[in-house]
Formats: sequence, structure tokens, C-alpha cells
Amino acid sequence: MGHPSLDRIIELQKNPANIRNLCILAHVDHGKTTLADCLVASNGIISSRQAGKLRYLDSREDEQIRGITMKSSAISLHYQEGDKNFLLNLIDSPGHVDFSSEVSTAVRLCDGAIVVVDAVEGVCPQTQVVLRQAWLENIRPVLVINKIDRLIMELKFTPQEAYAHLQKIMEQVNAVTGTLFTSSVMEEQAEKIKEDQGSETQHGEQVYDWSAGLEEVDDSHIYFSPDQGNVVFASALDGWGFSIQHFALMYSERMGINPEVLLKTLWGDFYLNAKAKKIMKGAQVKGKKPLFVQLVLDNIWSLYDAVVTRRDKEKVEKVLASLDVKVMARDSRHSDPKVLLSAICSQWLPVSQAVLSMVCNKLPSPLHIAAERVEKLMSVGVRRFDTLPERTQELKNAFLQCSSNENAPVIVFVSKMFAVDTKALPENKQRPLTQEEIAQRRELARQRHAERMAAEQIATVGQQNHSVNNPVDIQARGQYKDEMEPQVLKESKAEEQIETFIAFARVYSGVVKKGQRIFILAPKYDPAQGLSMLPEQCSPSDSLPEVPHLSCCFIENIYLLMGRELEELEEVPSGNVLGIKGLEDVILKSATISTTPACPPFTPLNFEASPIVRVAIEPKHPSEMPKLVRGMRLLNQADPCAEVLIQETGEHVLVTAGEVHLQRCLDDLKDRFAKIEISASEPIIPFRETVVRPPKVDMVNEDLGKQQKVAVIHQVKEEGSHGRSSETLHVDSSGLVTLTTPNKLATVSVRAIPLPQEVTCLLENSSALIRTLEQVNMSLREGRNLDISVKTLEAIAEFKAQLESMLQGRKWRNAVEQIWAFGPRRCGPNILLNKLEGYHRPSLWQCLCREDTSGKDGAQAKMIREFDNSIVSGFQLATLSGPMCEEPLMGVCFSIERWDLQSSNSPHQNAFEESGTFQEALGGSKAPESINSLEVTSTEPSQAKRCQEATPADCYGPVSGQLIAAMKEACRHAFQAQPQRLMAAMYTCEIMATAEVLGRVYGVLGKREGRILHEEMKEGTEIFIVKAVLPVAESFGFADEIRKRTSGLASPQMVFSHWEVISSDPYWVPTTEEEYLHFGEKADSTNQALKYMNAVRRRKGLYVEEKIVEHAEKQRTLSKNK
Ligand SMILES: Nc1nc2c(ncn2[C@@H]2O[C@H](COP(=O)(O)OP(=O)(O)OP(=O)(O)O)[C@@H](O)[C@H]2O)c(=O)[nH]1
Ligand SMILES: [Mg+2]
Repeated sequence: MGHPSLDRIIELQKNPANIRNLCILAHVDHGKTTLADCLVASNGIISSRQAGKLRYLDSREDEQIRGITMKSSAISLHYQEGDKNFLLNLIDSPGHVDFSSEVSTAVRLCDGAIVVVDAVEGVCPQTQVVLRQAWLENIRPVLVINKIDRLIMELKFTPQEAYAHLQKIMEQVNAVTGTLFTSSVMEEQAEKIKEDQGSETQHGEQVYDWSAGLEEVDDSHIYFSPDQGNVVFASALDGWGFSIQHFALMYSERMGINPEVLLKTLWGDFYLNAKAKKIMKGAQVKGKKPLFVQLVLDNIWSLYDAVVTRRDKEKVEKVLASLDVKVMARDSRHSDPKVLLSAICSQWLPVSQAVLSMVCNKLPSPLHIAAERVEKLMSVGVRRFDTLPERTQELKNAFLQCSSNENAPVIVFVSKMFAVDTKALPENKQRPLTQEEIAQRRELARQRHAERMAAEQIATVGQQNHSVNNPVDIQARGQYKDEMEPQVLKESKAEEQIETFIAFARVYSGVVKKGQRIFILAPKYDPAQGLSMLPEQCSPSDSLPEVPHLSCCFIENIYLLMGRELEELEEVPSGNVLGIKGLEDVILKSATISTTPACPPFTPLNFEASPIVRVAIEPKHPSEMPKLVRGMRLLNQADPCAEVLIQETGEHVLVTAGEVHLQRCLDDLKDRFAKIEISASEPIIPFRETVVRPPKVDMVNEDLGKQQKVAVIHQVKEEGSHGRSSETLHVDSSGLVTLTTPNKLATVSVRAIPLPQEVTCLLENSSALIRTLEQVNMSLREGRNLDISVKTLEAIAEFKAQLESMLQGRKWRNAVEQIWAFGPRRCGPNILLNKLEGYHRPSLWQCLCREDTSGKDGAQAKMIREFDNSIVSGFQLATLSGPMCEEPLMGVCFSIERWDLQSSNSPHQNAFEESGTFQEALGGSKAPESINSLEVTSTEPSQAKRCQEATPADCYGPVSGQLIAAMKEACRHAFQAQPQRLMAAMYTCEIMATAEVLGRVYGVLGKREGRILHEEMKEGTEIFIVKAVLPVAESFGFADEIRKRTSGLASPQMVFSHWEVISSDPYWVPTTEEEYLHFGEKADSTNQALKYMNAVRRRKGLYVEEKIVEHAEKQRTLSKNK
């Protein structure tokens, strides 16, 4: 098939029924880019000889060097089947975990996916992840089992063994989809039951069978099976691939069997009974060759045997004759047998043909977008689809129709921004000139030359007549200077514009045109608000009032994405993937674009990996700081997952998903975006601070008595009294910390309690939900009514129930109801508990039982007390950075047990009573009154005195501020009154290794404090899969070390998994005889936690308690003796 012309593609873009938007997904190195090469070669864009070697879609230099894909890139291909012409918008994605955000951006734009699985390695961790991602985005997958040649050449399987192995892989893949499917059916059933229940409760108890739903739903289409036509077996490297349809058709002709029958029996436990000329069931039991082995695999095996293993010329001739394939003499004489093999296979079983045909027949076109998917895309956060404004709901039809009508609304989603060299843009590129243009230019040049000659002649004549300092001459020179300046300016501007950002996007409705004006809907845009603020039937080109999160912009240019190249287009109709220029100032990473303000922003992308590795960056030469800042801004825009921030300390910090990702970001920064030398710090490793239950035994396993606890508390008291008079701070023996504000008007008592581990986990995993809960509560407090979807409410109720079941026991009685806030940032894994007597705040869970709050309990009792917010803020600050090394807290519950607040105006009132000006001075009496009404404390005589003393209280600042500070301090002291621990971030890492290098892998893991979770052998292979956890702090250079030590035979995939308490106490010092004996006086050799803590403190410029001179006396003695 020839290279499709641009006109052809433009033509094809107009017929959405024949468009397929798809991406290639797989675990790292399973052969996505190689397969993409084969498909690209089928369009003549690269030669078929280069396919598999070129890795055309890996256009970056580092991708080529490292051999892994780092950015997803798209290409449009043409495929013809019968008289039907298809347009395929293909996106190749990376498989390395560090770049899984690139997968999310690709999946969002597609309707289908090719999932590639390595025939040797089978289902790997990323395979599961991508299948899940496809599932979450409702896109349909097809399967390619790749690298079958490895079964022949590397594992030396017989066809029979290979068949058994392939069956197993198929089972594994289907097991993953099966789990996804079952859980979603269960969810739907549960929802249905809930909905029904309302109407049915009157009719008495109903019993529901959970499995019933599963049996009713037809799930055959979601599984992969060769007879369904959604599986291709391939070797992308050798250029062959087939689906069983191909063989079914071929053999049905030869053997005279109905192709339908063959199709059903070619994969499965069937065999050919030669005598009876019948296909029978039960090959395994009878020890017969299954049809698949006999008719398919045997042929391939014998081809490899003849061509590659034996290189038997005669046999090859025979095979060629039987396959009816002709090869060029050059290929058959080539010294590398793989060349001949590829030449044969590309004619006999061309992989592109098999894959493209499957894609066109099995994947949906943009016209078949599921209504369910549209609703999911359109409903953001807590909102549900049917609460969206009517005009917004109507847009669902636009999605479903995928119409390119003139009056269809334009809806486009931008999933990422990518940078291209401005010079490489088609409009800036030099293109070959046509004959006419060449002639035209020649004519122009000739004219110019003639003019110049004439001018010179005049000049020489003139010079003879005039003196040198001719005013005209000076003027001319001045003009010249004038011309120079804009030139210089232009140049510097051009330098700035070296990178242009192109939006990677898909049109869901309407036609996108060059020069069109459109609305940009930021993720937080609310169509209800937009519609109410804007006039009806407005368009983006009108002058409009400002609406939050909505902006307007011109589409400067649009492109067809062709891998490394871009092609300029005038317009792109609905259903296509495209690149858009001109949005870099209005879109940071992703956004929705529309011509109607009724369009909602799409749901945010699901990112699987969270950025965790952070480094501080600075330019080698301090004067280049502005360039670095600009470069970092560009990098932030160009990468979906990288985060760039400036810390309070002034450091410029880059946060990435892993080491490989970090390296790529640094390279990009150096070579493209900042173009300066930079230096990056050692990765900054995040820690968390927590408290634990007091240990029962000491470091040498001796029983601990009470004295240690007391010692700890003593220490806190001492520390506490450093900064402030101990009069305001009191710590009792149970760890309850009581603190009074400097103006002595407010007192808080706080206790820190460790949360059970599973609660911390739950909080950590539910942060999105907690944030939603917080939003809901906020709007309830403001009196706004938010329509919350049933699903969200259920999720909140379930979360509450889970918390209740986890927080059992006397200590936690009623705790869930008393939760005041979560922190830090209002959604973190720490809890503030309200243990105050007589203060009934509105419950955090009020959205679950909105009817009662206003009813019987009475609004009176559930009032929010004045300065409630200050307490929460103090708690947020305390949990954001702990006392150990200013890292966030985790798994700590602060229970606030006393909160007295004296009315701040009483002393003033005393003083100002007579003059009566105070009320005016305060500008109204609302606030002081409400404090009065909630006053709890008694009126002792000393109280009055204290109040008198506190008259100049104003010098301490506003009460709310003091209360925040006091609450924060109280929490910190309460934290210190408990045994404190550091928590380390942990990676889970999966390593595939062969038996001979397994020992070395364990060696490296052991050295880096890794813990092996389990090890298993992949069935039928020599490969072991080791799963381990490893502290992030020890992970830098780990992948490289493993690769080096095993000569590249094992490579780990690391993903952030959880936080783990480091068991050793950083503050521990030996106190008993035994401990001295065991650890020596210094006891610093083994304290890993202390090392980590001090490293963090040093980095942050905090005080580190270290002895610089260790044994001063000895040194002196030595010199004396000399
Ligand atoms: N033996 C064999 N090797 C293959 C086959 N397909 C790909 N490979 C090799 O596998 C390696 C990885 O191939 P890629 O195509 O880069 O894999 P990928 O899935 O794109 O990798 P990432 O993009 O990094 O996730 C390369 O060395 C290929 O030559 C195949 O069919 N058989
Ligand atoms: Mg790749």
C-alpha cells in the first residue's frame, strides 16, 4: 500500500464510521513500538526492511538510546479492506511505570486499544494497570500476543508446549478482565438494589442474590478469545502475525470444511480425525494434536527450522512452493537468515494486515461512543449527570451523533500539551518548490540584481560629486541602525519562541477550524454558573462578561499528527485526533474546548503513578536564574505528570514519578527548555512523622517500666519551657498538653493518640473522598445546596461505616461522630477529635442525614462556636510540618479535651464603660456578644486580675491568630509527649530474573534494606518473579545497580506503594546497663531513623544536635604525653 496523500486522509477524516482511534498499551518492552513500526511500514512511511529496527514513533534521541518509549505519539494511517477505506489514528504509549501518565493521556482520546503481551513474560504488572485504565475509560481492547518467535528460538518449545503456554497466557489476561468486569457488575447491581429498595421496603424483607447479576449479564464480548476474532498471534520483530480467521479461511478451501466450523474449533480442545475426515473434541484426553498445533503452529515451527535453524536451502524451496511465496534472490542469499525469514513472513502472514483488519472489525468507531462513557466524561466530582443544566445535558446527543454539521457545537478535549521545535512546524519549514515558483523566484532575483547594478552605478557617479560626510549618507546609516534594532529584538523573541506548544486533542463534536474562536473550559468551570452569567446564544467571539475558569482564544493552526511530522490542515471534523497550536497561554496541561459555554469540563484524567521523587534545581551560574524559571515553567506544561514548585525556602523543586522520569525531565530542561547548565540536588526523600504506642520492651528486649514514659514527658516539658514561660504550658503524666495563649485569654488541652494502621491507610486512600466531603460541608455551611450524586453519598456512608468498624474499643467510643477535621490540607491522614464537653458542633457527616440536623436536634445546640476555624487552622498547620524534621504528620489523632475562651472585651469594657466609646470603636458588637454567650469559665477573683493584666493584649495580635498559634504549639507538644517515629516512603518493586542471577538480585535488595514479599517462578519458563518492598530513600541507583550486577538480565519496576513506620526511635539513647553494653555510649551506629532525620534537618537548615569533637579529653591527653 502506498503512502497515503494528505488529500486522501482529509477525505477519510470526514467519514467517522470508518475512523478508528486507538492506542497501543502494554508492559514495558513487550514490543509496542516495534508493532507500531510494522503498521507504519504498511503505509509506506518507512520501508518494511526498517520496520522493527527504526522504532519510528520513538522520535526522541533518549528514547532511541535507552530503547524505551517516554512520550506517547500519534500517527494517522490508511487501511483498505475490500472496498472500505479506513483511517486509523494510532497512538503509541510508553510502558515504563514512570510514564504511566502518558498512557492516561493517550487512552482518553481513543475508543479502542491494542493490548500487547509478551509471549514469554505473559501478564506483567503494567499489563494489569493498562487493562484497568482501558476499563475505567470504557474503551474496548483487542489482544496481540507478541514475540512468539521467542518461544521457538529462545525457549525451544515444541509446538504442543507453545500451545499450552499460549493458552495459559490467554487465561491470565482473561482473569484480569474478568475481575474488572465482575466488580463493575457487582457495583451496578448494588446500585440497582439500592434504588429498588426505596419502593420495595413496604412489601417486606427482600433477599438479594449477589451472584444473580453476574449470570444475567452477557460477558462473552469482554473476554479475549481467538475464535471471537479479537486476538492476534505475532512476532513484530520478524514481521508476521495472524488471527485464526486467516487459517480458517485457508484450510476451509483446502480441506473442504465449512469455515464457520473451523473458526470455532481451530482454537480449543479439538483434533482432526483423518480417517473419518471429521473434527472431534477431546484432543487432550486422547493424546491427539490439537488443530491449532497441527494446522498453525507446526507450519511456523517448520519454517523457522528450515530458514533459521538448519538453513536448509532445499527445504526452504519446498516451503516457499507450498506457501506460494516468492522472495528476491538478494534476500535468499543474505547472510542473516532473519532477512529471508522476514521476506517470507511479510508475504505469507503480514502482521499489519492481521492487526489492522482486527482493529477495523472489532474496535468501535467514534460513532459508537457509549452513552455511559459520555455521561462519565461530562459529570465532574460530586455532580451527577442529571443535575447538570438542561442545555448541558442536551450536549450528550452531540457526543453520540459525532456530527460534523456546520451548526453542531464544537467539543474538543486536550489531554496534554507537547513541545515541538518551532522551526519544525510545517508553516516554518522549507518545502520543495514547484517549477512555477522556481521560475518566479528566478525572475525576482534577476530584477533585484538589475536594480542593484543600477543603484551602484548611480552611487559611483554620486561619490565623485559629493564629499564623504554627505548628510544623505549619514541618514542612510541612521536608517540602517534603525533597521538593526528591530532585527535584534526579533531575534531575541525568536529565541524565546524556540519551542511551540501543541495541544494533543480529539474532536468529539463539530468541526474545528483554523482561526476559529473558542471557549477554553478549565477543569473547575461550572456550566451552570457560566450559563447564568452569559447571555443566551452567545458565541466566543462576542465581548462577554468575565466568568470564572472560562476564557476565549483563537485557534492559530491545526495539524495532522504524523509521528515525527506535523501536516497543516484547514479543518478537522468530529471523531479525529489532532494537534492544535495557539493554546499555550490558556491551557497548562489539559482542558476542554467548546463553542458553547454549556459544555462541562471533562472529568480529570486518571493518573496511576503519583509524583514522588523531588529534587531541588539551580543554575550553574546564578545569573541564569530567570532562564531556569522559564524553562521549568515550560517543562511543567510539557509533561502531564511532572510538578514544578517553589518551596517556602526559595528552592526550585521538580517532582517526578521516578528516576527515569527524573532523568528525562532534567535532560529536557538542559537541552530544550532552559538551555543552560543546571545542577540538581540529591533526590529529596519525603518522610512522614507519627507517634506510636509506648514500647513495652527496651532495645535489648528488657521489660520497660513506667519510668521511661515519665522521662519522655519530662523531656518535653524541658523543651517546651525553652521558648516560653512554663506558666503557659503544662504537660501531665498522661500526655495531655495544656497551653494558654500569650494574652492568657484562651486555653487548649490536646492529647496525641496514634491511629490504628488500617485507619491511616483508609484515610490515605480516601483523600479524594474526604476532599469532596469537605466541599460538601463547606457549601452546607454557606447555605448553598449542592446536588450530590447518590454514588458519592454512598461512598461517604461506606467510608464512615469503615471508620466505625476500625475504631473500636473504649478509647475510640463515639470517635467517628466526634471527628472535627482531617489534616493537613483538610484531607490528610490525621484526625482532630472534638472531646469537649458541652460543645456540639454540627457533625462532619451531616450531609448523610440532612433531614435531622434541622429538625429534632435543634439548630440551637449545633452552633459553630466562634473561632472554631482557628482551632482547625492550628491543627492543619501542626499536621503539615511536625516537630521532628518539619515533615507532614501521618496517622496521628489529636483529641482536644478543653478549650476555654475568655471574652476578650471584658477588660476593655471595664476600662471603657464610662466613656461608652468601646462599642463604636469595635465597629459593632456582634462578635464579642457571641463569645459571651458561649462563655464557660467561672469568675474567680484571680480571673479578674488576670484580665486586668491582659489589658494590653492587643500587642499579641488578634485573638484568632493567637489561638491558631496556641493550637499548633499544643499539638506539637502533645505529639512530642508520645514516642515519635519517622515513616519512610516505600516502593514495591517487581523484578524478573533468571535463576542464575537471582542470588545477586537478593544481594542488592538486602544491602538496600529491601524486604522480599514473595518469589514465584513463571510457569513453563526459567524466569523468577520477585516482589519486594524497598524504601524510596534507598532506591536511587537501585535499578542501575541491579542491571549492572546481573549484566542486564534483570530490571526492576518500582511503584510507590505505601508509608511504613521505621521501628527505631530517633531520640533513643541507651539508659540501662544492658543497653550501654549492647550499643556503647554513643549508640549512633545503628540508628537509621536518626540518620534520616538529621539529613532532612540539615537540608532544611534546622538545628542538628551533633557533637563535632567527640573525645576531646583524649586528644588533649595524647598531645600531653607526647
Ligand atoms: N524476539 C522478539 N523481540 C521483539 C519482538 N518485538 C519487539 N522485540 C524487541 O523487544 C524490545 C522492546 O521493543 P519495543 O518495541 O521498544 O517495546 P515497547 O513496548 O515499545 O517498549 P516501551 O515503549 O519502552 O514500553 C526491542 O529490543 C525489540 O527488538 C518480537 O516479536 N520478537
Ligand atoms: Mg515503545
